Amino acid sequence: MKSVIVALSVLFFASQSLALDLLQNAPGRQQTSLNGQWNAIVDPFDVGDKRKFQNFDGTPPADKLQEFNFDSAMKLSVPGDWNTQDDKLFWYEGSVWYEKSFEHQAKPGKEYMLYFDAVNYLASVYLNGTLLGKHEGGFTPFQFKATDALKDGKNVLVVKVNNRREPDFIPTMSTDWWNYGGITRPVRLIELSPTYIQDYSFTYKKGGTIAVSVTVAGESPAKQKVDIALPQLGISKRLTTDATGKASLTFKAKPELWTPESPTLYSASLTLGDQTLTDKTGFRTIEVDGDKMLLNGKPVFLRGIAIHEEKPFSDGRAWSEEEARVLLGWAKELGSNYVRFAHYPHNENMLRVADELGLMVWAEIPVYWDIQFDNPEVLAKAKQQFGEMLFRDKNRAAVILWSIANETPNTEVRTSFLTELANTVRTTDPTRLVTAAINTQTTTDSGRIIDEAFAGVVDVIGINSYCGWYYDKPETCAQYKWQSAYNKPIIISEFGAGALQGWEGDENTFFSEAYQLRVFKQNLIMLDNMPHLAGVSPWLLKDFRAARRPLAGVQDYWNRKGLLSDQGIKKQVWYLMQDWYAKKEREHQR
Ligand code: GCB
Repeated sequence: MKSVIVALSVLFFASQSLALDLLQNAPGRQQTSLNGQWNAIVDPFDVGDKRKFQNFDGTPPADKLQEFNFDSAMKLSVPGDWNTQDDKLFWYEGSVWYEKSFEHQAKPGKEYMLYFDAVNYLASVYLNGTLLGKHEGGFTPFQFKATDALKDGKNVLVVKVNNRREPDFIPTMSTDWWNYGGITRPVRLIELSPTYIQDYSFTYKKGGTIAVSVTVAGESPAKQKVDIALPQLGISKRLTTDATGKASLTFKAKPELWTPESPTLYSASLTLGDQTLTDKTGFRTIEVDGDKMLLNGKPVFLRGIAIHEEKPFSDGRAWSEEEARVLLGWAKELGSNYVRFAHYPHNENMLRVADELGLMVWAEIPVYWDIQFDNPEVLAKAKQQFGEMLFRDKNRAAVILWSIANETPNTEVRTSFLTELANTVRTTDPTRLVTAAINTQTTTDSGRIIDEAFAGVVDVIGINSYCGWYYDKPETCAQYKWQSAYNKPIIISEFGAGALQGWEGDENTFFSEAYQLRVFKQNLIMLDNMPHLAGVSPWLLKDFRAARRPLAGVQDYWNRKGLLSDQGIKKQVWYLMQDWYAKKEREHQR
């Protein structure tokens, strides 16, 4: 019986959000923010469901034993991980119940949607004691209709969050990043008209056409008139939805194309009756020709940096626009035109700021190391997480690469899982390229040969290579002879070495800045000689929290492979990389 219940609950979680009835452009909607201080009860033994924490209404009865009270409980900031808000929660993995009460006055004829930008990892959402729904997956948005459960006056919102790792989760038991729990991104109460624009997309096609599509949802989605305007292009068009609420149109246009050097964004508006949604979007094409990546038809070399979504000057999950500006400002300062958002979908600000700054994005889902590739429910979850990421980010010109995996084992079951995932990604979004970070190669005396079957599945091959750190002497890296069985672009999606910023030590001492510099120097020689190379993203911008890195006095639970320290201080290797990128840029301009 137990296994049936478990299976059902997994399906329940998966099916809850598979429908993807998300709202496009949540930040641009009419809304009330539910960010701020929330009350929180830590519940390591999961007593909350039985004791009905979800029914809390702010008035613990005097005559009945009630062993919890949100009003007197600890406070946590939302958005925010719980680990860095209270020392006692630093290592915590389990349930925390969040509660917030808010005043609401329904406007006549309006609908309300509760929208969460992300909660890690499981969320159960209760409004005034009613379960609105559940969601699984720590880095993507989800929403529930709240109209019926909302009251005029005081409302009590309770969210049970659980970040305990499980074998059939994505990611699964082991990751080299911190398992930050909590309501890590904004919470919004979005106001909608009974019939509303749910989704839209703008796509630029080679040869000078723009395709627009719109989905209207709600009370009467059919035969609705939606006016689309791109004022800088002098374009205004009227679309009429079909019986399912969908409409699309393709027209000729000559926009200035989005490039890292000139990241032109166009204002777009969509109007349905008295509702107008505005956004900014760029137009570009990305494709592969042999071993070249072509941006707007021209070969491009990706000068990148890998980034974890952590705060710029400390540990903790980043979520705000200011943080995105600091992190991506550093990428620009380094000379990057590309960023790898490792290893999960980053918050929407990161994507929007990348669009604005002209940074091409590798966006990734956390299919990381050895997940349950033989479990069809896990495949469904991977598709769901990809679907939610794509839905949110499809209008970001910056995104050129969808990464479906990082360092997965070279087995048949994994290859068939990832082949199916790649096919789903391609069918859903034919306008971008599919990639993955791969770390299995055949090693022979004559070199390292990229020949595994999965490399044949992706459009662009990502290779993680830790020559000079986990294996081989740094000087060996410069001698590496790479070969590929595939005539495809290769991105060195990771290479690197750990260093504690400011730590004394010569170039033979692990974790000294000098050793890190030595590893980078040798790897750059390797890269200069690498066939098919279309880009690099060294590992990584900044030191980040990692439970797998215990070396006391050096790591102290930080992965030290940053070009910047955990406080954002530049290590020596920063300047080496900056010079190499300046050289690459000059070569490219020639
Ligand atoms: C990798 C992983 C990355 C790790 C890194 C490391 O290959 O993709 O998540 O953090 O190596 O530092 O070992």
